[in-house]
Amino acid sequence: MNYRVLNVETIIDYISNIKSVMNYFGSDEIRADEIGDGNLNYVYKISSVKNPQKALIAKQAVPFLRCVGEDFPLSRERMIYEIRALQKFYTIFPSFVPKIHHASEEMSLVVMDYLGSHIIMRKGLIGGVKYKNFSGHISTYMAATLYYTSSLYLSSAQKRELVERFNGNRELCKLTEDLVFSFPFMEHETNDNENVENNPDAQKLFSDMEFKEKVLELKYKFMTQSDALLHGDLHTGSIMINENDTYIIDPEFAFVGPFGFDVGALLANLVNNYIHHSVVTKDEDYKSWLLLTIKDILEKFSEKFLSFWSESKESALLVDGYLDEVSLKNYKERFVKNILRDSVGFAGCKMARRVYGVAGVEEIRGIEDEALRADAERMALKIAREFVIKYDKIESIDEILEIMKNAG
Ligand code: ADP
Ligand code: SR1
Ligand code: MG
Repeated sequence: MNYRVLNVETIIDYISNIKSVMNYFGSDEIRADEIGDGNLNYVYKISSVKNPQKALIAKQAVPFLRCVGEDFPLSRERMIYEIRALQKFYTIFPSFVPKIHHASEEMSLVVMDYLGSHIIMRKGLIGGVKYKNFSGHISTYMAATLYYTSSLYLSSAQKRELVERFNGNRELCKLTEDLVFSFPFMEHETNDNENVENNPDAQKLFSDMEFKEKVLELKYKFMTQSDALLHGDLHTGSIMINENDTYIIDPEFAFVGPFGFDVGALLANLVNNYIHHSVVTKDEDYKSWLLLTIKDILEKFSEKFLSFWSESKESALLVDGYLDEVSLKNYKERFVKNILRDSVGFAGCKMARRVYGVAGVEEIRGIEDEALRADAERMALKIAREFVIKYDKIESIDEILEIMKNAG
C-alpha cells in the first residue's frame, strides 16, 4: 500500500481493512480520536463506539516533525525502527511493552494495545504520585534489554546483525547528536531564544569550555560505542504507568549505542522532577521518595545486570575459562560501575539540554512563575554541570544523591 498521511476519518477506512485489528473489535462500530501529545508523530485512539474502553492505539509517523510542522522535514523511516524495537523488546520482556496488533513499514504505522488505565509517568510524578513497583520494573527492563542485546550475551554474528538492523536510524541519531549534545550549549536558532537573550546564566553555560569539552567526550561515546540496543529516548514521557504496571512506549530513537544512555535519560528525568518539587511544591517527603527511588533503581539495575550476566559463560566477548573466577568477578563489577558512571554523564547532558534547548520538560519550562522557573533552571544547570564534570570519577550511588541534595 502506498504511503499516505491519515486523519481521524481516513484511518477508520484503513483500519477496517485490517483483519487482525477488526477481529479485536468484532462487529462493533469504531471511531478515531487523535490523542498525540508528543513531539514527533500522530497517535489515534481507535475505540468501540458502544464500549470506549475497548480500544487500540494507531500511531503514524509523518514526513516532518509534528511539533514544528512541515517546515521541519524528518523522514518517516523512524517508524521502521520503532516497530522493530517494540518487537524486539517485547520478545525480551513482554510485560513491559504494549503488544503489537498490526505494523506496516510502508504506511509508517503501528497498531498496539491501548493502555487505558495508565498515565504518562511525568504527569504522575508532577502530581506527587509514588509508584511502589517502579524501581523494580524499570531496573529489570533496563538490565534485561541492555544485557540481552549486548556482546556480553549475543554471539559476534548475532550482535553484528542487530547493529545492521538498527543502526540505519540515521536521522533520529543525528537529532540526538544535535539536540542533546550540541545546540543547547551554544547560540543556535533552535534554542528557546527568548530565554537565552540577556540571560547571564545562558552566556555562562555557552562559554563554559570545561563543561563543553566533557560533553564532547560523551557525544563521542554516543556516536561510536555500539554496546546494546537502546530505547534511545527513555524519559518519563515514554513511560506509561499505574500502581501495578509499567509500560515503555515510543522507542523510535532506538539504535545500538552506549549502555549508559538509557539509564542516564531516566536518571535525568527523575532529577528534573526532584528539581520541580524542590522549587515549586517544596514537598520534602516526595523528594525523599525520589532520592530513594533513584538509589533503588541504580542498585537494582547493577544487581540484575550482573545476575543476567552470571547465567551465560560464553558470548561475543567472553570465552569460558579465559579469566579465573576472582578476575572475572572484578572485571564484571568494574564494567557495571563504568556503565553507571557513563549514565551520570549522559544524565548531565540530558538535564542541561532541557534548559535552553528546543525541547523543554514540563517540570521546568512549564513553571509559570518566572522567578521560580529561573531558580529551577539554575538548579538543573548546577546538578548537570557536576554530573558532566565528575561522571568518570563517581565511586558510589550516594555521591550522585549528594550532588542533588547539595544543589537546592
Ligand atoms: P511521539 O512519538 O510523538 O512522542 P508517543 O509515542 O510518545 O508519541 O505518544 C504520544 C502520546 O500518545 C503519549 O504521550 C500518550 O499520551 C499517548 N499514547 C501513546 N501510546 C499509547 C498507548 N499504547 N496507550 C495509550 N496512550 C498512548
Ligand atoms: C524536536 S524533537 C525533540 C525531542 O523529542 C524527543 O522526545 C527527543 O527527546 C528529542 O530530542
Ligand atoms: Mg514521545
